[in-house]
Amino acid sequence: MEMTFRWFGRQFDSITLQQIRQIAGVTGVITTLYDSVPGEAWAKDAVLALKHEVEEAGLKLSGIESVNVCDAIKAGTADRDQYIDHYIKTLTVLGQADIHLVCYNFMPVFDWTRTELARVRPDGSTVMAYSQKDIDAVDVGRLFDSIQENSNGYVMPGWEPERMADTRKLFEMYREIDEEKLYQNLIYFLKAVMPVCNQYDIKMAIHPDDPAWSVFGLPRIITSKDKILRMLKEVNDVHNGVTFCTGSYGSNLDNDLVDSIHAMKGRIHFAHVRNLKFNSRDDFEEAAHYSLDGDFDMYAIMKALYDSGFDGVIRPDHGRSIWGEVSMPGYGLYDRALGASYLNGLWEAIVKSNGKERRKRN
Ligand code: CS2
Ligand code: MN
Repeated sequence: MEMTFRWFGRQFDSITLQQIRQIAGVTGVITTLYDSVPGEAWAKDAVLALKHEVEEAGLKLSGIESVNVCDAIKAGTADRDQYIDHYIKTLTVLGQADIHLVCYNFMPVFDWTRTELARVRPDGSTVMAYSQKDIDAVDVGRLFDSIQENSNGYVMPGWEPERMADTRKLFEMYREIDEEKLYQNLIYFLKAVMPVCNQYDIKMAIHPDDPAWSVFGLPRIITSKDKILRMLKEVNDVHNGVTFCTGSYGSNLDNDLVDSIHAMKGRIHFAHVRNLKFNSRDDFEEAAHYSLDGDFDMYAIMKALYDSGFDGVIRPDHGRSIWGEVSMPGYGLYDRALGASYLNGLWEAIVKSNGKERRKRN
């Protein structure tokens, strides 16, 4: 298991690599070329410069989150092959830079969706939250504006202004796309990228849809165990794998996290482990990582990862905003550092209780 921390790059993040380096037990960084536009091929020097910067700080570049898939590929438009070629070029550059993990998602138009970026909890911390009632009442454009206004001046991943500039056009693109068509477009994309992934041993790790159901009438397909297993079977190559994001799968209380981890054994290449607190089935908030602060049993989740032989990259996910920190919502230093330490503690206890680790010192 390799504990990592998400970092958006020097120009975009409030946190420095030096700070990340001081979180005990965090050895790697998950990053991206945050200003790249979905659909373009990444330049080799930009990737090498990023890698160099991370390594200079004493950390490993453990994976990319995300190489975003553009809507032409997701919607399967006539020119999709050109964009798939660009994606293959990007993967080639990453492979040549010795980077072997790529997280991506296949959600139409939007990435994750939250209705509040700073819901106040009883202890005074603020968290991101989702309420279906609010989604049903809101106009998409208004939601985008409110996300922009409340993000402390940072660009939120998946809600980049250029991506949202023409939401109407994007919605139009998906008019004829139902779940099955979207699924077939994903399979088409995966089959096209598998050869380069095999050549460079790049593990593709699809991030689940968040929340794990359809929003704004758009199709969503990475939402449940059965749908994911279908995809893993149809492109049955170890390089076609998943990012197991507990907060995203777990947003749908019908998903059994422990059972899903076991079912996806061997294909989970990246884990995002965080906790949610439910006020009702369709109103939840992003609690602290600690089990008792939310509704997930974090010990059971970590144990399922361990028992299923998980040996991949892991990171804490969205954190609360605490101790007055101002950062991109969900991506501050303090609460995610607490999350990383807590997950490392659970893991150490699980490893030792299985008698697997030799004592380092008495
Ligand atoms: C989110 C996403 O839950 C998460 O990790 O922050 O933005 C995620 O990075 C993307 O969906 C992966 O492509
Ligand atoms: Mn996640």
